[in-house]
Amino acid sequence: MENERKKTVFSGIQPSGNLTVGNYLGALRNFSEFTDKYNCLYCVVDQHAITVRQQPAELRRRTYEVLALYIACGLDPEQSILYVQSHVPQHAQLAWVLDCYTMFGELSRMTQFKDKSAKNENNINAGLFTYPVLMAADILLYQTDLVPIGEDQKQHLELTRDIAARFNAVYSDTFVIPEPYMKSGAKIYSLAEPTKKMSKSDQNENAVVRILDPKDTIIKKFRRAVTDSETEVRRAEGKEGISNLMTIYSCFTGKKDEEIEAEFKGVGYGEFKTAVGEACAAELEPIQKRYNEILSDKSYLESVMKNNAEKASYLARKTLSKVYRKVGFTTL
Ligand code: ATP
Ligand code: LTN
Repeated sequence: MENERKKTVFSGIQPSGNLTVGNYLGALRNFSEFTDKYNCLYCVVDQHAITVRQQPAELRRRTYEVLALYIACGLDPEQSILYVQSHVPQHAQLAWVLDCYTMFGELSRMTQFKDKSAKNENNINAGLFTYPVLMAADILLYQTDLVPIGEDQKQHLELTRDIAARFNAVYSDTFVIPEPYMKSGAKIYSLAEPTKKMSKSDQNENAVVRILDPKDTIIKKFRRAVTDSETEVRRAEGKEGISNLMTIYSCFTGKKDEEIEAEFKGVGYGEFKTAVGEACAAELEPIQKRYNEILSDKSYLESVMKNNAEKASYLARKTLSKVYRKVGFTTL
């Protein structure tokens, strides 16, 4: 229909480390699917990143890097709003209001909070606890319909929906209730411990393949991936390592499990692992090339940041002023 509202897609990635194949397959690769039909906003969520201690110079550098990677992966900053969270103050402003509509018990149940608290025992700060509320603010600020994310973020999205519904129930319709968008391959596991998710902040370099790793490193890391004592390439319980490699191979080649099993029947794991590495490196190579070109032009990236922060802020102000009015703040 002509006058039907064009739907909105929002997602974010933290500049908290060098992005992995998990981030790529679970999130980034899917972002460009929506750009023709939806209003898309893709944010570099630097405010989320400081819930874990960051080196200031590194955080700044990585913020540019994630933005450059968005563009290298095919997102056009003229078509989609690619911007940095801290440049749009309405995220933090809405987060404060939503904090007051989120329950302590709800946040206590978040598995990411439990995992990250265990990993950062000496810095279990309040921001780590309220992290999902800032994420809800990111999403709800733009009346988002669809949120492409990896499976690990599903619980946060459910909480976002609950917060939005609660607010709407008290103050009448204010927020669109967003839906998650997840694909197969929405959870890629660590190559060293294939029951844990692959995480960009993992200290063990052999556990993660980075989007920007050179081809020989990619192949070497896949060849070192932990598997099992059998020799058969097949998806099964107890074969988490091989199952994970099959997921990755399937994402890069489009092949189904049966085809993969047939392709590597009787050849052993070594050949399979090399093939996974080759397929991964082949898709990443052109992205790496574009990335290096884009990253070398800092003033271009700064102009993208500035223009898009203005566009995002224009949209964000509308929702925030509606929320402020509804809760009873005075206006000047
Ligand atoms: P960190 O290690 O700093 O917590 P992360 O690797 O989990 O970071 P995020 O910035 O939190 O990455 O996530 C960005 C996006 O990538 C999210 O949509 C998330 O769901 C997705 N993602 C992260 N890790 C994976 C994974 N292993 N498999 C699939 N998707 C993932
Ligand atoms: N919490 C997410 C990153 C994130 C996000 C968002 C994703 C912050 N805000 C809004 C989707 C929509 C993470 O840790 N992966």
